[in-house]
Amino acid sequence: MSDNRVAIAEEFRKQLEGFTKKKFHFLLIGRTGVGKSSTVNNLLGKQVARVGDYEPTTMEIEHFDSEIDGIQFTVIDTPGLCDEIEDTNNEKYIGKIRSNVKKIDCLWFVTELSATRVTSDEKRGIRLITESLSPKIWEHAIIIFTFADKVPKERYMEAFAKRTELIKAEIAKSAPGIAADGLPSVAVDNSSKLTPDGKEWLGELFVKVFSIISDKGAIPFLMATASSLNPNSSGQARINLDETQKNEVKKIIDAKIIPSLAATGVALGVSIGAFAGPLGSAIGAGIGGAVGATIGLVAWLFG
Ligand SMILES: Nc1nc2c(ncn2[C@@H]2O[C@H](COP(=O)(O)OP(=O)(O)OP(=O)(O)O)[C@@H](O)[C@H]2O)c(=O)[nH]1
Ligand SMILES: [Mg+2]
Repeated sequence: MSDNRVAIAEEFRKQLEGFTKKKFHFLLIGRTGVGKSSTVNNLLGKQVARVGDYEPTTMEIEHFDSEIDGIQFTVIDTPGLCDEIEDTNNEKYIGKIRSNVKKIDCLWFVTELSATRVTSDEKRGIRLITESLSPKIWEHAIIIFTFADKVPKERYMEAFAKRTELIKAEIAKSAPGIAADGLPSVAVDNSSKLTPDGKEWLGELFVKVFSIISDKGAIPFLMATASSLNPNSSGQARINLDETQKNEVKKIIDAKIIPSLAATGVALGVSIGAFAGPLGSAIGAGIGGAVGATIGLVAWLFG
């Protein structure tokens, strides 16, 4: 193995290590029982948030702090925000969100694919989030449709397109300055690996979140998911990416990750080619942890 490769991997390692102290933050909104916790747990491969039948009685904010391979993150849940509950004090809740929700790298709006309309509770939730944070919060938002299994196969594509349009229209109403049209949306089924179109949804969810997450959150998020994305010796990963998704991830790394790393030291962009491929993956495996997994992942993607 050429010394040059080792030197570049070493430089990459140093730069990534600087990011192991950074965190990422998700904010989840959506009606109770739509599968917010299940979806976040499935994406991260860990029981971050409690799953089950639970009826909120007041509007709350819950913080779940966790870590993967030493990378810390926080998932903030908003029980009651999109639910019809007795004690509805919008002003009080806006204050709660403002004082408890500081940094958000990605906002998840979660709703069932099988629903036919945007409920008044959801509309209120969208309005409250916009008012308490800022319309700009939607620049880092993703629309997630759960319960894809409840839609008949032949109606799946149509339902996905239609529901996406309706939610985007509602967000555009609440945050007029935001290009809601460009928001990513994805359909998931937390009871299966596949959506009714026969595709694995986890890779798509990963790519969409990675595409919209803030630049600051992107590196810690990639580092926390790297070990789930790296294929094993039989080419399988917990989160499988097809060729199109791989190319998308590479593009996002070029746009969001490389510039941030380059800003911390040596311009890495031109160097990745030098250790991409199996040798780079081997170097990553040797280093271990989130840093090694990320080096291995980049080597595999660009190899
Ligand atoms: N069939 C099916 N079941 C799902 C899906 N997503 C979640 N569930 C089930 O729906 C129930 C509620 O899921 P949660 O993930 O707890 O939903 P939540 O939105 O976090 O609910 P709260 O935290 O109570 O507001 C659980 O029993 C899940 O197993 C899905 O896509 N398909
Ligand atoms: Mg939950």
